[in-house]
Amino acid sequence: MDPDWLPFNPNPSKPAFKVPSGAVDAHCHVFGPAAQFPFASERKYTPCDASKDQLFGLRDFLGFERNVIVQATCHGTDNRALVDALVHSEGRARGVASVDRNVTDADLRSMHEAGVRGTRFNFVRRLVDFTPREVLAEIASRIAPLGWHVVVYFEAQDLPELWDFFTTLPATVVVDHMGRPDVTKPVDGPEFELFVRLMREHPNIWSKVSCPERLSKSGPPTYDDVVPFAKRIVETFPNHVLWGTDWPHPNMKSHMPDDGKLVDFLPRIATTPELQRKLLVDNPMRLYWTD
Ligand code: 0GY
Repeated sequence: MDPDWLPFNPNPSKPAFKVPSGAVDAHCHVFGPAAQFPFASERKYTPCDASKDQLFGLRDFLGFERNVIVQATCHGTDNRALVDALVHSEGRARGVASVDRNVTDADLRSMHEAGVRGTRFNFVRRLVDFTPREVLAEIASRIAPLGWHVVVYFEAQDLPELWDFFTTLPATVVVDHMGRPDVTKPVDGPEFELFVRLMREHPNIWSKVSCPERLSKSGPPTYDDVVPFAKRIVETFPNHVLWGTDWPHPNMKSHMPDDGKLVDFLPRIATTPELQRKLLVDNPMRLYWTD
């Protein structure tokens, strides 16, 4: 498969917003290097190589202390690149893996020791083939004893069909990117209200308020149309939100964001120091660094 990536921005701007001390970039990836950690044969896209050292360099440049590295579909259920980054992070990175039903308890324990604290279920049709719900439910019950949570990625129009599955998962559930709302629709319209109701009725469901660059139609560098959606979730559920850069922004076809400008998006959605501390420090520490 030919590569189909845009290169990530090698020279992001220095953010004007200074993140609070101890801040966590709670959604980012490492890719390859492919020569060492090949991409999965079933992948739907091929990203650029994006190494752990480049990620840790960006972390320091933007002023963050820690990373949560999320397994992306292009590496399938081969979590070696992720685990390699975790074990070389000096305890400053935790991970979310993807596993299938053949994973052994010994594999799960060894990933846990490396710093994995969750598993990800991806429902975005352009990214993955269908996995039966009973297989996912079986995986969720296998990881529960480790205290792991489940990260779910889906698009807003699919929430009604996924509702019953999400609300019966026996763990904390973290939704990527607010369930990908259509931000051309009203922030208080039925589609986003359904997502707000999901979080309100199920306090074990958290949300990442990340990825304005993926959701925006108004575009960079300010992504104005995403602000009301993310701000609403941060203000309504201040103890159940996370944020991440999404570096190196796989699968972005329209433009490659400036990570410094993404950091400058933060004070527009978390408008007080208290909300900023919860979003960037307290919440991710509670979920990923309890030990
Ligand atoms: C993201 C978003 C995307 C990709 C993946 O696992 C993945 O491949 O999550 C996307 O294409 O929207 O969060 O990285």
